[in-house]
Amino acid sequence: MRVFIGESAVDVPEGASLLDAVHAANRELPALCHDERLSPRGSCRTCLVRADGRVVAACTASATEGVRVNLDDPAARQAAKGAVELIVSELPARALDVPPERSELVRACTHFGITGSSFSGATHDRGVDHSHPYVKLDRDLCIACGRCVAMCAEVQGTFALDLTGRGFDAVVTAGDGGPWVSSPCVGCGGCVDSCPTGALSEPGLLDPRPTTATTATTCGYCGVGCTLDVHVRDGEIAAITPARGAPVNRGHACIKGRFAHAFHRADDRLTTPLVRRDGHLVETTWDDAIATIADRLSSTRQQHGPDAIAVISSARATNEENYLAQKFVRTAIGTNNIDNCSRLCHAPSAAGLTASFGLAGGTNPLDDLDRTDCILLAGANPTEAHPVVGARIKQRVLSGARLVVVDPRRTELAALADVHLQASPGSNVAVFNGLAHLLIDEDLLDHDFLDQRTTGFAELAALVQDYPPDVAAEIAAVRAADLISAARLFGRAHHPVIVYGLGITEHAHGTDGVRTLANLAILRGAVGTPGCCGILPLRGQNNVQGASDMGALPDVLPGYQPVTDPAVRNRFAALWGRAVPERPGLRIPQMFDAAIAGEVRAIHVIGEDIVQSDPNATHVRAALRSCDLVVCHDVFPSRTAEHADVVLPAASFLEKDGTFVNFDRRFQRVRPAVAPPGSATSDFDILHRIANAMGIDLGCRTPSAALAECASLTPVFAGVSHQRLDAEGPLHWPCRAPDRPGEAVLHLDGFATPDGRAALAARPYLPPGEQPDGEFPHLLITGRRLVHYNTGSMTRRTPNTELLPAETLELHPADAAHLRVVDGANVTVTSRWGRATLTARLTRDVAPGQVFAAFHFPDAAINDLTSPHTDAATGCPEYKVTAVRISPGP
Ligand SMILES: Nc1nc2c(c(=O)[nH]1)N[C@H]1C(S)=C(S)[C@@H](COP(=O)(O)OP(=O)(O)OC[C@H]3O[C@@H](n4cnc5c(=O)[nH]c(N)nc54)[C@H](O)[C@@H]3O)O[C@H]1N2
Ligand SMILES: Nc1nc2c(c(=O)[nH]1)N[C@H]1C(S)=C(S)[C@@H](COP(=O)(O)OP(=O)(O)OC[C@H]3O[C@@H](n4cnc5c(=O)[nH]c(N)nc54)[C@H](O)[C@@H]3O)O[C@H]1N2
Ligand SMILES: [Mo]
Repeated sequence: MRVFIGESAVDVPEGASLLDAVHAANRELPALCHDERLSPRGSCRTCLVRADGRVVAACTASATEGVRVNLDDPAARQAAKGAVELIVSELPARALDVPPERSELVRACTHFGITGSSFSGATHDRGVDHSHPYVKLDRDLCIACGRCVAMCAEVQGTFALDLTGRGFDAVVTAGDGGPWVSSPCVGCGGCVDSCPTGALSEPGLLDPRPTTATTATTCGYCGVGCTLDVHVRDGEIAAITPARGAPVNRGHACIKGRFAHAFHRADDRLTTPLVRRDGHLVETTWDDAIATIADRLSSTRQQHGPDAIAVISSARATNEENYLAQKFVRTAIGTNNIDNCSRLCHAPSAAGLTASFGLAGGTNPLDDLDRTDCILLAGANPTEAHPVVGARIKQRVLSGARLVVVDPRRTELAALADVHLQASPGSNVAVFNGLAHLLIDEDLLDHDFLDQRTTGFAELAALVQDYPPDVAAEIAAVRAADLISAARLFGRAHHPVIVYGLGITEHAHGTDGVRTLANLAILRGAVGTPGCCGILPLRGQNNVQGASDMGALPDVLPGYQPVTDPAVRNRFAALWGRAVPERPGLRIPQMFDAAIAGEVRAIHVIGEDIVQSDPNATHVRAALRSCDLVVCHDVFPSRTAEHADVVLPAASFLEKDGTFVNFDRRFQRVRPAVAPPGSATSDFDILHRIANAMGIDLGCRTPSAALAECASLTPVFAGVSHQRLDAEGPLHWPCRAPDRPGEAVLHLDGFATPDGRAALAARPYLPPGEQPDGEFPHLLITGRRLVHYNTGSMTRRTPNTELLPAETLELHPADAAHLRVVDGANVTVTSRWGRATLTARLTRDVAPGQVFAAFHFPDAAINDLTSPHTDAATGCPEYKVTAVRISPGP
């Protein structure tokens, strides 16, 4: 539709407002209650314009074909100016001191020629609330526009904020009006980001000096892949804000990506290489550290063969670094002993989705959530672990989508669900077979899809005969009636979507869990069909999808091309100039076993704290002690570093160049915003230096060249390059040519399985590896908390610790009474594998007989407790089920 803003004609889509048209014409118009992320409010009257003769608020008036908008109409302008003058008449003059780039109000005053004298009206003295480490409130600058309240409700879905008081006294308050930090605020920063006056601000922006540079990059915490703008002042990060219009996060973020950046200048950051001398790690030069590693890797290789070396690559690092790591291992060392933390996480997703559909990625983009009318959320806690996705799920549910949650704990979303199947840990396959039984029994099936595009229906139908609702309910300890309700909600939805996480994968039968969950999408024809919403694994680390995509895995080269395929190997060997070893290498748990058996003699770890994050830590420590050489690259002195012979200081994501692949298969750019401290450098640079010292040139000197090389060898990434990402923005894979778009939805033209059909899986329920018994009567579930991230190495070095200073053990009050434990008391948790001391926190969010803890704090060594049981198909640890005994006292 064509509209006219002054003399210029602009085209805007149907449904656009006049304000959108003004912005499309690149004209400024103050609009103090407006934010494009929110529904229009039209309350402040500062965007008045004349449109076809009438004075209207541009933010709420719809654009119509041919409408003529006059921004300079004297009457409209006078009325708008009056509205701003009325607002500022109640503000202190210091409202004008906020730098214009941070205050729409200051810009509005400039626009209308309003000066400090207009601010001399009544003044308040309502004070500040600086109780929260990140969200700082200056009440006297609040104009009660309501944008913060709307951000919290409409975008974040937390409803923590409100406007209280009347008229000019109205001001934002959090929670019940007490200190901000005690409110339900989750620190997403949406309110700060939208505030037009600086009433809500954040530490780095309270400093009046302007920031000097802004770099757009991708968040280095979880796999959602939010685009962030990093604002720098004097070479230091002043603030990080979500990029407006970013495809994944749409101008939203969470407390980690938005605020938890202080780690990058923490006092104990590694800035110099360390080498072990006489039992102690001491500082050394890069030349010495690199020569030590190169010499000892070379001699290990000579004496014991290349398979005596194992490398763990990093899902925190970029694609280009992972590409180089696997190239280094396969060419410079000559082994396939390379793996990444996908093994501990979503390896069962890769295996299960490949078996069901032929590709290892989630099938649909996040945006398809906007279309769904029923979400089956299984074993995932996105409001804590993927908060931007969690908020989007809440938005969908608030606008009417139904929600079924399968989780042994009452998570935030479980509490909001239509049906919460509080299934016992390890019972997923029984639940999903029970749901499949009901879908078949009640004929909630897509018969055409099943006939034309799937295999295995008869076998599945026969198997799930054994899982009528009462049987499945009994195994999972849920009510049969709830299973039936859940099956009907999912079965009758027009656009059902499945979203899942580690509660499905980190089990002794994790791959079976993924496959039986995928069955439900297949039975409904909800995957690979036009308009479907598909199945979305919430991949964990910022680049765990990418680390695996790049071939940092023992059995596949980039793009999941098998090392066992001679044609594939030859293609890589031809370009690399070295043979690619044909025998698949060791998986992470096998590396430790092999080290203890004396077969692996050197372990080289890039960006993973295996001593804190792998299960059965006693075994991991023993494995490291058995090695002749342990090397690690990290940002901080990790628990693993304590066992290393050489420790190299790595640059963090804020300091390097490359790409990540997020959970919905998007390649996105990572750009350096600040310089690494001291002599720290990128994992990319480190790998090149080690290879050079071993006399090998890995080629691809720059990250851009590395991705180009990878694309040239990998058909599904053939169209991806730094140049294209810089020019066009994120690209989904598969992206098969430079002139073709990425494929956001998979399998529309047929599944990628050998026969082109989706494979239903008839898998029986098998009990978990660990069971409670008389000696270990409780089940420990492990997982995550909002403000800390994995081993906590980064978030513990930020003010996030003010919000959560230590780990707790969540315990049901009935169990606590039985054990004579009160809230806040120390308890000792003992498993068959180790023990840990924690503080008890009583909550009904866990079921009786079950306890929960996260693994973010090294002094609450949760992985001293977890067992060596792993998923039979993939080796993924059974982190979610450990039998424990709880006793009062340390
Ligand atoms: N704040 C924060 N965010 C993170 C991380 C972090 O450490 N902190 N880590 C990142 C990483 S690496 C990952 S992989 C993701 C993980 O993200 P999620 O998969 O969401 O994380 P978890 O909390 O480990 O587990 C999810 C849920 O599984 C449930 N669960 C446990 N056992 C079972 C079961 O048998 N059946 C079912 N149905 N559910 C079960 C747990 O109660 C828990 O609520 O998060 C990423 N994002
Ligand atoms: N009990 C229990 N244990 C678990 C899980 C669970 O649910 N329960 N979940 C598992 C899962 S899903 C995962 S993914 C793992 C995660 O386990 P890890 O990967 O070990 O944990 P992280 O804290 O993410 O980061 C690892 C290290 O990388 C460093 N680092 C960060 N960025 C970079 C970089 O760019 N380069 C380098 N060289 N280093 C960097 C960090 O400082 C940190 O020490 O934990 C697993 N462990
Ligand atoms: Mo993970």
